[in-house]
Order: sequence, then C-alpha cells, then structure tokens
Amino acid sequence: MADFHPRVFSGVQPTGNLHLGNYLGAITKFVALQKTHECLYCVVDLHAITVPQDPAELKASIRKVTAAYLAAGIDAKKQIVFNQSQVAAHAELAWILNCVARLGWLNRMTQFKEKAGKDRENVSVGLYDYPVLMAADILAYQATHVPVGEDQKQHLELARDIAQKFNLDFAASIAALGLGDAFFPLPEPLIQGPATRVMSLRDGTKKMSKSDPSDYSRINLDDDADLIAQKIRKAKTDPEALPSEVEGLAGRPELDNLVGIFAAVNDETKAQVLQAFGGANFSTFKTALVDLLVAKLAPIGAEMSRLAKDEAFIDGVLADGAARARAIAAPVVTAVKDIVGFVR
Ligand code: AQP
Repeated sequence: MADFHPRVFSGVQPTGNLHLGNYLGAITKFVALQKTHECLYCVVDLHAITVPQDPAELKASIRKVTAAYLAAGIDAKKQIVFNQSQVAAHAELAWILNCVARLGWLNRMTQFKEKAGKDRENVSVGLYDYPVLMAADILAYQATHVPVGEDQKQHLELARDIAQKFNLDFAASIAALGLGDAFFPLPEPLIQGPATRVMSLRDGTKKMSKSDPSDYSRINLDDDADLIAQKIRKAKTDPEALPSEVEGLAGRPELDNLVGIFAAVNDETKAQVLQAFGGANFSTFKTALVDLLVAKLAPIGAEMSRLAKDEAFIDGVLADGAARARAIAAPVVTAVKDIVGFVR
C-alpha cells in the first residue's frame, strides 16, 4: 500500500447542544491531535439534514459548534475548520462512492437501525446513506486518521471497506494513471481513553446523546455551574460505596460512567480514580466530580457564548476554512473522475 501523508479528519453534527460525550469522545482528541498532525475539523451540516431541521436553528447550531471547536482550543489558523455544505467535493464524491458501496453493507449499520426504529419506511434516503457520505468526507482529503467516539466505529469500518473496494475495482486505472497501487488510504479510527462512550446520566445503558428528550441525561458544554451541579447530584447511582478496583465497576453501569468521566476530564485512568475514591460514598465523589467539571467546562462555555455572538467572525472562520478545504479536496475529486473514466 502506498504511503499517505498523515492527515486527520473528523466532524460533529450541528443538531443541538454539544454535550460532554461529544467533548470527551471527540473534541478533546481533536485538540490533542492538532499538535502532531495536519487536521480538518468539519461541522457536518449535510449529515444534520438527514433528519428534519428547522432552518434558523440549523444556522445557529452550525455557528455554535464552530464556536465550541474554537473555545475548546482548536486553532483555526493552523488547522482547517469549516462546514461541510460549503465544499461541494463531499456530495460529489459521495455519489461516486454510492456506486462502490454495497446495499448489504449499509443494511448492517446499527446506527441506522436505531435511528430509523419502527418508522423505517418513512425516514429519509439520506439517513440510510449517511455512512457513505461520511466515507466521502474522510476520503475527499485522503485522511489517514479519524478521531471518533465508540459509536462511530462501525461507520469507520465501512469507510475502510469502501476505500478498499474502490482501490481494488479501479486498480488497473489507478496504475495506468501513475497514481500508485492504491488511491485511497484505509483510514484508521482513533478511539482511545476512558470515555469513548459516555452514557446518559439517567440510564447507564444508553449513550449520552443530543436527541435524548431529558436534558438531565447530559451535561451540555454551555451549562452553567449550578446546572452541572444539579445534573450530577441527580445522576442515577446505586446505594453502595465506590470500589477500590476497576473490577468492582462490573454490573454498575452508572458508576462506571461517572468514574470514566472523572478519569477522562482529569486525564487519568479509572484505576487511578478508584485508588483515590475507593470506599468513599457517592456524595463525596459527586462533589469532587462537580468541582472538576465546572473547572473544565465553565471557561469553555463562557468562551463559546462570547464567540457565538460574533457571527461575522464565525462566518469568516468557516469561509476561510472552506476555501482551504476545497483546495485539498478538488484535486482528489478530479483524480477520482479520471480513475472512474469521466471526460472533463
Ligand atoms: N456519548 C458519547 N460518548 C462519546 N463520544 C460521543 N460522540 C457522540 N456521542 C458520544 C462522538 O461525538 C462526535 C460527534 O457526534 P455527532 O454529533 O456527529 O453524532 P452523534 O454520535 O449522532 O451524536 P449524538 O449526540 O448521539 O446526536 P444525536 O442524538 O443527534 O444522534 C462523534 O465522534 C461521536 O462518536
């Protein structure tokens, strides 16, 4: 396989309030990776409209996610921050990859099954095709690394399958054009750390999610200190004290979740958290967790609100990022057209 220039791509949907799951599962990784990699961080608005969106709210959410990226520490001058709909390459490549991906592969996607539920006949074709668009997002930049939460693992595997099938189906054409033995890299998912799947504060078996009807199921990035304290105090727990070993978390999903959150925010392991809190009761642990969360999130929330008010600034960041993203994606899409056999 050819050597590919290391490049990171990832995105967040502008579909509501960003929460602690998005932050720990994705955004903190984005911030860390920019020290070592060239990165593109996208606000995936084309993905957002796979389910109905109010146009005014969508616009506000695109700006809010951008503000969250910046407030969390992403440097939009060094890296590329943009919204997907401003770069036509995503939709263009998605169509070509639709003709590479197999129906049987998409039929196995668990996120579609969960989101469509019983209303399968009435959901949009876009919701079904979401993973192919996600493959196009990544491959339009020949990205090699994709930081995501655990829930996106299956979609990443599909993106690798699509890249591999394209490379194999068009191997002769790729070679004839002098493009080496593979055109697309097989993108690596980066899913690491103690909080790759942050769970609902109300139910330790359900993922923390923007679309959960209960706001008490999640900590939003712009919740104030009082609300964070209330939500953690009300978070579901059990009557036992905290164990001293990680094995003691088995069968206690809500506790496991809170310990994972503490560990991720404090940049330590669950074992280290339990060494410190083993034997403590929940109120002691929750108080420490609130202090930790408030110290971490309050400055981000304040900066997000400040930035989100400056629409002209945010729109400028997105326009600049989109121009730089187009410059990387355009030659990739042109090469794909040549490989496939289009006249241009
Ligand atoms: N609970 C989570 N724990 C860890 N990581 C998570 N991510 C999402 N939820 C968690 C990661 O955040 C990134 C952006 O997610 P997204 O907004 O693109 O899509 P999503 O996974 O559909 O987010 P939600 O909150 O669950 O939205 P709804 O409710 O609209 O479906 C991804 O890297 C994701 O893995």
